[in-house]
Amino acid sequence: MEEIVDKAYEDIKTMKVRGALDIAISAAETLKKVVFSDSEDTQELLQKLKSSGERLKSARPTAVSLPNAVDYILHLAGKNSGLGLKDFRGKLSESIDGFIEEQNQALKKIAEIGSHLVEDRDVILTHCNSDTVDMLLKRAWDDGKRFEVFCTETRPRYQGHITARELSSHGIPTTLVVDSAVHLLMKEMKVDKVVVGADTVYANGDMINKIGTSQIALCAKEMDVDFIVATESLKLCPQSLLGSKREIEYRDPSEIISPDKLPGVKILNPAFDITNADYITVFVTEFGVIPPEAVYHLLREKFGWELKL
Ligand code: RI2
Repeated sequence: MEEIVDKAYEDIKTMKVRGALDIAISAAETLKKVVFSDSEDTQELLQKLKSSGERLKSARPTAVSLPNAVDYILHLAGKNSGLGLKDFRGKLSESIDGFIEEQNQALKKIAEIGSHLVEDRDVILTHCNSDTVDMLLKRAWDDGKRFEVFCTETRPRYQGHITARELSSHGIPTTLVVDSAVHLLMKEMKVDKVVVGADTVYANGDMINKIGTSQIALCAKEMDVDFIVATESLKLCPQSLLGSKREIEYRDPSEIISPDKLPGVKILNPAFDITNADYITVFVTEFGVIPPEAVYHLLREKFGWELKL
């Protein structure tokens, strides 16, 4: 059992599994495996689920989808802890499947809703790689909209290459640019919309996404370009209602350059940044298109269970 959890932890930490939704689903699948690990009784299994959940949560600190998925599953486990081992396993594994299915449905719904925001001849800019954004743009294309997309390469890990490959192989005219081209591009290419994903969304409508996102939002504001965030409600941060700290992951400097090549130079590798709510036009969620001011209400509705903890 430990090996399964260790492997999932490593895969998330090293970004073999990446993307805010995918790491949440990977944690859920791992906990489902733990549900069927050797245990004497429900209480013992519950303890294993708790320790495995804590370990998985610690793999990456920024995307709240990961702790949200784990906390939700542990919440369900706690609710069913009065059941005998067999029933507990049956009930919890079924609920985990339900949770994963719900996330897949949310993705589809966001694509369906977000497709309406895309117009013919749009020039769209995206950053990093978001499954949610990819799905939305592919859906818009399948709905007959004809537009083009610019993808930033997204240093240092180049997730923009994944996006460019995905969209281009779907037939969408796609251009790759360096991250620092954004300001120029908005003017010269007349970008109509920025569409990005999210890792964490706060009660006040601020959001965290891949490093570089907030600079793009600043440019978009200056150029009067819509800044659209596609996010499942799983990425809303319930703890932000209680004033939690915002933690930005700093990754190994060697992702940027081997430190031997620059002796004496400190290298910083922040993986995410925070975009202020004032710079966000709308969020596209599975519950509809909402302004940043409405995030608070969605959070309260969705995470009632969490706030009771
Ligand atoms: P989806 C990613 O983080 C990016 O910041 C991306 O925008 C976000 O997760 C959301 O991804 P990383 O794992 O859930 O590449 O929309 O560090 O796929």
